[in-house]
Amino acid sequence: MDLSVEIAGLELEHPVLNGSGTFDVAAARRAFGDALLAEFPFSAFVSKTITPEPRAGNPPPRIIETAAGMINSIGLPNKGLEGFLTQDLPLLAELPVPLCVSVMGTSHGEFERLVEGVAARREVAALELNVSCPNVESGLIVGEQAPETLSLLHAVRPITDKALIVKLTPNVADPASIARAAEEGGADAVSLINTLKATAIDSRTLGPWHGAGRGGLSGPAVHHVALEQVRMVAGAVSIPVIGIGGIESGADALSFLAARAAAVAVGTASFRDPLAAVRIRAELGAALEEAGLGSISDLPGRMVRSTST
Ligand code: RRO
Repeated sequence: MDLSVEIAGLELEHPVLNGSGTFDVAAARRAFGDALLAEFPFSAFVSKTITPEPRAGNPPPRIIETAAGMINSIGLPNKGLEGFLTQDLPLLAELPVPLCVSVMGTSHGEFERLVEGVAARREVAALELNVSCPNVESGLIVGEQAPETLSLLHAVRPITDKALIVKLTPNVADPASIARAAEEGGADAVSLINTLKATAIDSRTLGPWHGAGRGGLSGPAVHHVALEQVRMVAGAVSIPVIGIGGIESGADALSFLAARAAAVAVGTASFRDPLAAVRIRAELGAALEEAGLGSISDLPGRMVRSTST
């Protein structure tokens, strides 16, 4: 079964990527050794989002499991640009797949610094612009407004020819309008969805569960919300769309591809089973075969256009 796809100039062996921040390569290397590299679960690896300066992240608790997923409020803990380049990049560069580094700034200047620093590294194939993190009090959330998204792309697009993938927030009325702004600004692809704003209440204190007061919902609970948003966005732009949201099986992945996603990313499922994406890819191949299709481009569902309703 030919599962290969091409996204933003990247030739990928299959369409299953990871969602940013959902797979700890260092921990997986410790658990699985070099076997991890021999059958790496993803066809490209997206790093945890980094910021210009180091961040400690949010106070605990940071995660709660829900009936059909989880709510995270991690708060972007990371080593900052310099720490990432010197300490994390060498490990990620050993992976047998293209590397996409996810970046987030609170101003154009911060985004420019990140894109300059990251894109200059030959180990990096693509960059994800995280404009959608709902957990950090940054003042402006760029991805909530089309003009802000367009002006961010105008600021960073001239810096690099490497693929720029804009990670969209689902917490807007019209994600297609943000996707169109990203495309107009020169983005090579969009990915969605990031997490949905969510709250859990601690039954002992009757206050918020999370140290930061709220978080973002992911997992099967958001799958059909994500499918609808992907369907709308894929019908509105010509650039590739990466479908993310509660993928637990090959059938879930196939649903995104049928909704005209060019690729998918597995996130929450990897927390329970770090090799979930290996199984999901195998199931996807079997599902395509069962449907009598020889490759992903044969999928009739990819012709489905979204409607305005
Ligand atoms: O670090 C986080 O809390 C976080 C990020 Br940057 C993001 O993009 N999405 C999310 O659910 N959590």
